[in-house]
Amino acid sequence: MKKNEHWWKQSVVYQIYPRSFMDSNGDGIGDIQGIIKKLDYLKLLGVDVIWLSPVYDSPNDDNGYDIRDYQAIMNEFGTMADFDNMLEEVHKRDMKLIMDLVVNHTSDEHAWFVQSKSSKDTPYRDYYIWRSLPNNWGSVFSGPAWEYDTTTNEYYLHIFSKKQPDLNWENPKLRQEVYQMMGFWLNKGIDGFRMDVINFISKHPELPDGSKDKEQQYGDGSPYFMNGPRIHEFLHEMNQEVLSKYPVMTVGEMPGASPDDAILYTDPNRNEVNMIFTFEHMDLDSAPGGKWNLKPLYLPDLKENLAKWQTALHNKGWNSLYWNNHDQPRIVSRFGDDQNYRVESAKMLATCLHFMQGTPYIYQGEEIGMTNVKFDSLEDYRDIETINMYHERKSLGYSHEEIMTSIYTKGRDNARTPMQWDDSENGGFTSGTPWIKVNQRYKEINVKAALEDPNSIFYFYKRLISLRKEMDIIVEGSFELLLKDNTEIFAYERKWNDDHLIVLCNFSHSEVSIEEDVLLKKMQEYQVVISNYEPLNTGILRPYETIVLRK
Ligand code: TEU
Ligand code: CA
Repeated sequence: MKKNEHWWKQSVVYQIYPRSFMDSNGDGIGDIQGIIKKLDYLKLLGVDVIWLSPVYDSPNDDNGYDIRDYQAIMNEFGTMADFDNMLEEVHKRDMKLIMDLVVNHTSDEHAWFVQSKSSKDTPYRDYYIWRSLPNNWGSVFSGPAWEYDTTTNEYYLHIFSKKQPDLNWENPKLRQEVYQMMGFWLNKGIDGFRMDVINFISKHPELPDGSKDKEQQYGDGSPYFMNGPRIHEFLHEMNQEVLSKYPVMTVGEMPGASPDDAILYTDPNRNEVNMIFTFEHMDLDSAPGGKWNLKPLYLPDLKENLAKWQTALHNKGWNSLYWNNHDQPRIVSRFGDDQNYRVESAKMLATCLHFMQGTPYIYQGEEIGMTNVKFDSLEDYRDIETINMYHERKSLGYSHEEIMTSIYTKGRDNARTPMQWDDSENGGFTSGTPWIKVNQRYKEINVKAALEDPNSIFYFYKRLISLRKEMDIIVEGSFELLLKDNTEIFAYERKWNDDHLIVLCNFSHSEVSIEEDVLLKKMQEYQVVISNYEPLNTGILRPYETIVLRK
């Protein structure tokens, strides 16, 4: 595969959530020296890029997504010398590193905010969004999106926690400060950024009230802070002022972005970002009212949605491909079967994603089939979003059991339990007391066991990653959904020149048969590329069976 300026199109990215990846000094918190110890493991897996969740100085109200100093390393994670050492070790292994850029908001302990809240006359006042009266927006982390400050008798906006005040991107001075900070990291030699809720940075100038029905306490501000009027201008300015000067990749996290938005964000001729994280496929098991209101996935919805994104961006932009990250429950528990068919369904889900067009993202532990967790007590949970929701829903009369069911199913701590390295105490993550409890399935689900088992999910991921390098059709080919209305099978084909792939995924715990004659005929004629059972190729797919066939 040719290496070119669009190297990120052929790359597979591995996300590290540093707090939970590997603890090197026994304080129960993952750290940078711990990451360095595991770089050979990532090289063995075959990933090309590491996306490092925030390691900057932070009071950890939102586990590092509340930054107090963009150019200092969080003490618990180590020092700037550790960071430089890690970057050097990553590059030595011919891997790349992208950092998490969190510039929709800072921590309320950031020097800019400390100045901004001190007086209405400070030059930093307009680095943030202050109003004499709030609108009706609610925060993503429960409660109002405005906090009253007694020093200057005004309210500041915080879409997330009250310790995460939103930055005012209308202020050109603020924007220049952000670009300078980006340059500090790029001049160190990092290879790009994942940009946190970057489509929130342009807000509707009047900040109008959001719609709400009578029983809702707060309005939905998202139409006024997502994909706002100047978002493309800001992203293009960032590109021209900083990013275009370096051979880097960028991925914008964009809740609420549609395929049409994504075409504008990722069209290479517009010089904004290379790709975006969308959320549509991650909301298909949410009932009205948001993620905590549960509904089962209806497979045709998932097929239709992913097909829509594949065809919309083909030859126009570029997709990211993900099931997991530090905000999402673990996919083998969510769309697979982590009890009876954990290995088969993890492999099937990986195949379904990795044969699509786009850059695949693997979240730590996904490659060994780590599962969701159920802590007995709320005290065992750490995530501000979860804890705030619990208390808010309790006060609204929800039962403990109902709320815990939502947490077990959709809570972000499902993804944040420590990486399971072996079957020793705490899964080999720490010799101390982990900051969050380890998932007790570490005894059977861990890296050591995976590396010793040639049929493990790990080696299956390793094969998927290498196939992307061997088969141009995966990176370049067109996408067409097959068996559109089938409620158990996700089937699609890829075409590129005279190369042709068929991908079949049984998303159910039952045997299903393929009745479609043309497809059956191709299945007989084509060669098996990869599968998670000994291929029978009889037109029957066993529970969670996946098979990829090539002409
Ligand atoms: O997440 C953006 C975001 O909207 C998430 O909060 C997500 O929608 C929600 O968590 C689903 O439950 C980014 C970061 O990935 C997240 O970890 C941060 O908490 C958030 O921004 C604020 O920085
Ligand atoms: Ca540590």
